[in-house]
Amino acid sequence: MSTIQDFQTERATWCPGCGDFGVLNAMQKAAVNLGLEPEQVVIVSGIGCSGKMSQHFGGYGLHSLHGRSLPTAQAVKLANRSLTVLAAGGDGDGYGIGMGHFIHAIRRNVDITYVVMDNHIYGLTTGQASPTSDVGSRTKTSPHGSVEEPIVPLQLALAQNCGFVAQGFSGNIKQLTSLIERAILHRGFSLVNVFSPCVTFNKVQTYEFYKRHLVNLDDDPDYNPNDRITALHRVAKAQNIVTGLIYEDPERASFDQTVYGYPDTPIAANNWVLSREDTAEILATFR
Ligand SMILES: Cc1ncc(C[n+]2csc(CCOP(=O)(O)OP(=O)(O)O)c2C)c(N)n1
Ligand code: SF4
Repeated sequence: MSTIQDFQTERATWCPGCGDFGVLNAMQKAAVNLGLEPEQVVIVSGIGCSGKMSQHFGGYGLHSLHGRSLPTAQAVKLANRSLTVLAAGGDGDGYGIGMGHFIHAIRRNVDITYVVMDNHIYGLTTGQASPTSDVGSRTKTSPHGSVEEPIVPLQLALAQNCGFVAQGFSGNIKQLTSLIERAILHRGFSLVNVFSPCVTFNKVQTYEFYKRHLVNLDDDPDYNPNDRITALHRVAKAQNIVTGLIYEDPERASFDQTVYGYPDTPIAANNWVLSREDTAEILATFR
C-alpha cells in the first residue's frame, strides 16, 4: 500500500507560501486515499509555475507544451484506460492558449481529471494579467487596470454540460483532497478549479481574501449538486467565490462507454508477440 512519501520527489521550486504546494499535497493525499500506486498515475502538465506539477508529483509525469496538457492527457488515457490520468494547468496556460482544448475535452468526455491552479495571474512570466484576472486588475501588462471581462471557468464548464465541476482552495487541503478524489472516481472529464494564491505577484486574491469571502457549498445541506441550472445560478450569485462540489451528472456516459469498438483491454496490457511471418506481412503492406 502506498504512502504519501511514495508520491514525493525532489523539493518543489515554487516560492515559499505558493498555493501550488497545497494542490500538490492534496493530489498526493487523494492518490494515497484511493489506494493508488505511483506507477498507476500519470500527470500531464502545461507551461507556467503550475506546469511544474508533473515534476513534483511522484507518479509518471509528462511536461507538455503550452496549453496542450489536455490533448496529451486524453491520448494517454485512450491508450491505456487502466491508468489514472490527471492534467494539471494554470489559468493562463489552460484558459488562455489552452481554451479550445478545454471546451472540446468537455465535449469528448474522456475519463481524465483536470486540476487548474487558478491564481488570476501569469506567475511564471512575473505577473501579467491572465484570462481570469478581474476587470480593473493592475498588473505589469495592465498598469491602468485590466479592461477585459474575466473568464469564469465554472460557468463555462456548466454551460457546456461538463459531467463533474468542482472548485477548491489551497488553504483548505482537506476539502480539496476530497474533491480531487471524487473527481478521479467520476467516470468522464472532471474539472477541479483551485484558487491557488500567487503570493509573489497577486496581492489581491490572497489566502486572507479567500478566507474572508469564500462560501463553501459542501456545507450547505440545501444545495443540490445534481441540478445544473441551480449550479449556474449559485455560481453567478456568489460571483464565483464558492468552493465545493458544484455539479455532478453521474449518468453522463464517458467517451470509452459510448464510442463503438473501444477495446476493453488496454493496448499496453496485451501480450502481443509478433512472429517473423506476421512482421513480414505487416511490413509488406507498406511497400
Ligand atoms: C499572451 C501570452 N501567451 C503566452 C505566454 C507564454 N506563457 C508563459 S508562462 C505562461 C502561463 C503562466 O500562467 P499560468 O498558467 O496561470 O501559470 P502560473 O505560472 O501562474 O502557474 C504563459 C501563457 C505569455 N507569456 N503571454
Ligand atoms: S510566482 Fe507565484 S505562482 Fe509562481 S511559484 Fe511564485 S508564488 Fe507560486
